Amino acid sequence: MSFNIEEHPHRRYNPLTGDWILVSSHRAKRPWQGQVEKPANQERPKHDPGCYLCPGNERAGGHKNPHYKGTYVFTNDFSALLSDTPSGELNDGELFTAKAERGICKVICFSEDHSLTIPEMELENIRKVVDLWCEQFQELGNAPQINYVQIFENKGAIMGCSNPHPHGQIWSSEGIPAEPEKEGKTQKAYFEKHGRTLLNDYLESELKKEIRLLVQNDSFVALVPFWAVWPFEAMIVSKRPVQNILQLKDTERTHLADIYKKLTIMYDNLFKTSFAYSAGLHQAPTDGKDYPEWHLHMHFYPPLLRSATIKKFMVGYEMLATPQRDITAEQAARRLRDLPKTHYRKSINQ
Ligand code: H2U
Ligand code: ZN
Repeated sequence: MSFNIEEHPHRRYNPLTGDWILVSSHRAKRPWQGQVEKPANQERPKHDPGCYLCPGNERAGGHKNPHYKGTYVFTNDFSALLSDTPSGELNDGELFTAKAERGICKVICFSEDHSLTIPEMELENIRKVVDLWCEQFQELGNAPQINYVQIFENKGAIMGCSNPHPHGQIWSSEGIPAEPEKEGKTQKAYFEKHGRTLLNDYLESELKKEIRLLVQNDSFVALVPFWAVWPFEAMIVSKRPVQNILQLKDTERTHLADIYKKLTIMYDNLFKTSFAYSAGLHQAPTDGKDYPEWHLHMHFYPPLLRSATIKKFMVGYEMLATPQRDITAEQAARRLRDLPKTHYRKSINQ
């Protein structure tokens, strides 16, 4: 019997982080008598008087939102990082090291309409979200003490999202956070060796292989990465190697909005539910240096596994040893790719 990557347990290497994951596709058949999640409540009003992100409402911090239309950004009332933290360090021997960290945290509302999510928003309104990301990336990145800007979205209560109103967050910090730091090192090493970005070469191969592709437009590709950990993990990669979203041309911004919508429609259609995930952009640091090795991409980490109510747990072996997945990245890609391209609620509502 010879090794077959589709059938036999194996380890896969993630060249972006340098980590390994375990793939055990034969395990997807095991019975499940554990926790079952409640499907997300689908019907929501366009305005919820109790929502702290809706226009005109008062937030938990006591501030009142303006009667905004489209996107709206404000400084997080419960920011994890503050801009006026005094600088300082703790160096209590080799084993006790700490450093003060400054930063700015923002909340971004994607729409005034409480009932929407990205896959159900109009393309031109998602484009406004991309424009807001660009504005914020520029403004925060230009601040002298900000060296990294992390734009992200938590969607769905099972992903720790505190509110169903369509929104995301931006945490910007003095230090480079752990994940982008790891990815920066691997991309630099690859670029120094080959003179091309790691994701440029990865994308070129994936476009030929096709088995992990989900959807693409002229500027972006959405795929299930070879090294995906979460069952339906995906990545959006720019076809042109750019270091950050400010280098995108006008049409490319629209294409980013387009692929964001197309991928999240696939997600919602998979289990006919509002599909939860944590997603975010990875781009070059904003410390003023040049990062030709950095290649803009967006990660999607969704927790659902076999149905709208069965979640993948990263516990036990995953916590203590190595992350493990049951279905292969290729199986996940095939399932997502074969779904209808129209949002399932649109076909019901028409
Ligand atoms: P999440 O749903 O991803 O947790 O984001 C909501 C953020 O909104 C959260 O970080 C902030 C929380 O601190 N927030 C405010 O800034 N003001 C409020 O009135 C409520 C929530
Ligand atoms: Zn709301």
